Amino acid sequence: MKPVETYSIRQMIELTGLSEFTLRGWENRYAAFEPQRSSTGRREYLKKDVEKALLLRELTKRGFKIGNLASLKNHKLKALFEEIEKENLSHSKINPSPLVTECLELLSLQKWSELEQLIKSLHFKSGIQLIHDFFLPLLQEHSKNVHAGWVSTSQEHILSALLKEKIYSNLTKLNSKSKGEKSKRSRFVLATPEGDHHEIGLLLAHLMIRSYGFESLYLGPHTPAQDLSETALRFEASHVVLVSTVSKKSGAKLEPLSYLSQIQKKFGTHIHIYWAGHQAPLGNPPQNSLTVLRNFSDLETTLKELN
Ligand code: B12
Repeated sequence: MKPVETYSIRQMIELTGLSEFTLRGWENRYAAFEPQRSSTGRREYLKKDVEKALLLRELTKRGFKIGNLASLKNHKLKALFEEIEKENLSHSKINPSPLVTECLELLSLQKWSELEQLIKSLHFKSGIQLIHDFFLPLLQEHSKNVHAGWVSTSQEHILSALLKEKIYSNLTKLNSKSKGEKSKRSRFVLATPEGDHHEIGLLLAHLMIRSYGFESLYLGPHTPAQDLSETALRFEASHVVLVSTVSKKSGAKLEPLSYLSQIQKKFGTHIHIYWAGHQAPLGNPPQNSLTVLRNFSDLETTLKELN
């Protein structure tokens, strides 16, 4: 009988173009492959593992989560891939800009000082343009890589830190300009619920609101409901922007809806709440003092209307 052909981890890397970090992560965390061991303890992958890694590579690149794919057999993955390809042929694909591609390449190669220099050197006409042309497309692509399991926790943290630094430096430029009359009419307080540490969306909202000339007080992430309510009332806020990204299961102290109802109890209908982020509901709730913002274009439209 012909011996079964096996592949080492090195050969898997060569044949799939995936890094050792990714392959090992898919194996250890998601049990995507279960290689046999040789007599010397070396992992031995089979042809079906190479095929599976290639299918996983293509599907995760297209936004599927590794956690949902890893347990599927090759024929299921193949059928899914063919279905998507068919659909893709009918839609034109939008590739990320060269700038976004370069940033994400530097991130994946862990070239930290080059990445820092690149982000620091970026100049856009306005904060609004920086948000639309750099932050949002970058974060969209980055999120796909996170879902795919391609990004380590330290890579995520470093990118977040560099992005925050960039937002702060743009805020500093704005702060030096005098605030106009608008700040008297609409005053915003921004926070994420207690236990929710995702603050990039919140900071971008802060930059956008200030760029439109409104007064905005940044309470930041991980804010208890009581503190948000008291501060908003003391600041005489007209609007609160609440960005809620994680559920209670993933770290928030309360379910987002319970948090919302706690602050609403204090505000009554005096303060209008804009609710955004992954945990905000899909439809708009039937309440006059609450609006769900799906994206930053929604926020911009709102700010233009307040102008
Ligand atoms: C960066 C990041 C982190 C960073 C946060 C750094 C920081 N200081 O902000 C770090 C590494 C700390 C982190 C930690 C965790 N994270 Co995280 N993280 C992300 C990531 C990659 C990007 C989030 C982000 O900032 N996006 C920027 C915003 C602008 O883009 P967006 O999230 O796509 O939002 C869209 C809309 O919701 C809307 N939007 C969002 N914010 C706002 C704000 C306004 C005003 C408006 C108008 C619109 C808007 O606009 C965007 C589209 O245009 C997402 C991946 C993702 N999003 O798919 C995961 C993600 C949010 N994280 C997730 C998880 C689970 C975690 C952890 C539990 C991981 C862990 N096991 O430790 C912890 C939880 C920490 C906590 N208790 O909060 C999950 C959340 C799942 C869930 N719904 O519960 C995600 C979705 C990743 C996943 N696995 O699927 N994370």
